Amino acid sequence: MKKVHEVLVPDIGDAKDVGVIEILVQVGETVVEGQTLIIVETDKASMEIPSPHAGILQSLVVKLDDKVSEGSPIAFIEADQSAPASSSPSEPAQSAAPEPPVAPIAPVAPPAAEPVEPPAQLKPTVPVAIPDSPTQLPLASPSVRKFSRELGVSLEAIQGSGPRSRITKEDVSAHVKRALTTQTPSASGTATQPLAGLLPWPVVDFAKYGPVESKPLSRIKKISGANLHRNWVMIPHVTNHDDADITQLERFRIQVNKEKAEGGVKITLLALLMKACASALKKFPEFNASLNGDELILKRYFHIGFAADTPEGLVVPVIRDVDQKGVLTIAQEMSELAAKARAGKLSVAEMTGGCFSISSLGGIGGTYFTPIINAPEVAILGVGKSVERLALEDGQVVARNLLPLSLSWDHRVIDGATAGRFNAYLCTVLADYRRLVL
Ligand code: CAO
Repeated sequence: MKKVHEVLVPDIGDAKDVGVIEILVQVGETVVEGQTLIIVETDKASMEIPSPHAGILQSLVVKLDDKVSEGSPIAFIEADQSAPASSSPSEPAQSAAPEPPVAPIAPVAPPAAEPVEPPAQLKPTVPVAIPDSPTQLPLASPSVRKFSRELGVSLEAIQGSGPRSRITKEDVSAHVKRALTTQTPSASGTATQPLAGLLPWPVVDFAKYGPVESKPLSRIKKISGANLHRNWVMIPHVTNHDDADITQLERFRIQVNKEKAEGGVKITLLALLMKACASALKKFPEFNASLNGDELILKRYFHIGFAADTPEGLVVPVIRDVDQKGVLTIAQEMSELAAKARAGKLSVAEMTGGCFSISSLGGIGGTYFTPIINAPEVAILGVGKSVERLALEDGQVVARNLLPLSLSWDHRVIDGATAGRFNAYLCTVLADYRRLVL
């Protein structure tokens, strides 16, 4: 039996009268549940609207540049009743986003600019942010971004011919053609490297050397990889290393955790670090900032992200208003967010809005490393595993618990002296946590 479903625009947050910027299906086409039908764009973000049903697309009600809001009809789909349909026609597309939303992480990086937070059931396009200024990411639809990524072309290098300089697929193709025709042949005489005068990526038949297996990158890894690459290439990173004496702090943490009732919230070192970092961000506002062309946006809020390892890759949940919360609350929120991250259940809202990030490998091991900054943040703190070392104190040999810190900062915004002071301050408050209340 056939049934025709009307597909409506689902909950798209507060956005109203948003423009239809792409239609990805054609009448008569067989669509699967969750397949993107159209892409809409608000001032700040673009969102894919997936199909809540599988079936044949009978008609499309929208056309390019139409304005739609929640509840606007999009299409009619003739569903095969034998195929499972998980929602009624009047329901928003709840079933359409089985994949966890991904945040750029650190060193897996976040989107280049702050996205509007779409409802969790909608899959944000990659990246979701639409730039407000020419210094941010250029305007392009997700399919064009995908196309350019496949070709290894940076959108920054392309002048868009669409409205508001939006880059079209044709712009990308024309750019590649131009690059191919103007490049000089490589040493081997083949024209394989169209961009930036770099050597082409080596193409090797690894199977010649032994057995191999091909494993596709996870969605998170693909997205984070693109973000990491951009951040690594575009941000002049410097990393300062230091050791914080956490002897007293660890004693205090262990003591408090012992005193607590069974099942109570465990105070983690990371929660204590979050609070100390919020204080350092207040003292050194350049660290709590983002570059916007020639100006610096100084944030008066203190949201801090932490890198969380998940089976699919790294994500960075964000704790909001760390400066206003107690360590217990921070520890509790971190534990909940880390659990959600591992289950792939973080919403976009829970992974956006960060001012600064912490990447801790302390529970795993190692000392210093170079964390990659989460654009548009300007700094990130890497934390290693603390070690007991012998030190001289008033002529006496004493054991101290030292925590390796690696602070990466954007040299366009922060200079070495400020970075040195930031680390020194952090070490001071970690050595004597009472200083935080001064
Ligand atoms: N030094 C020594 N020990 C540490 C430590 C440090 N810096 N940080 C944590 N530990 C110890 C804790 O004391 C705890 O030990 P016990 O179980 O004996 O109490 C154990 O490690 C686990 O610590 P925790 O419960 O506080 O968890 P965490 O803060 O280490 O980790 C989280 C939480 C979400 C950060 C972690 O699960 C994770 O995902 N880590 C990986 C992050 C990552 O991969 N970053 C690198 C990104 S670069 O690609």
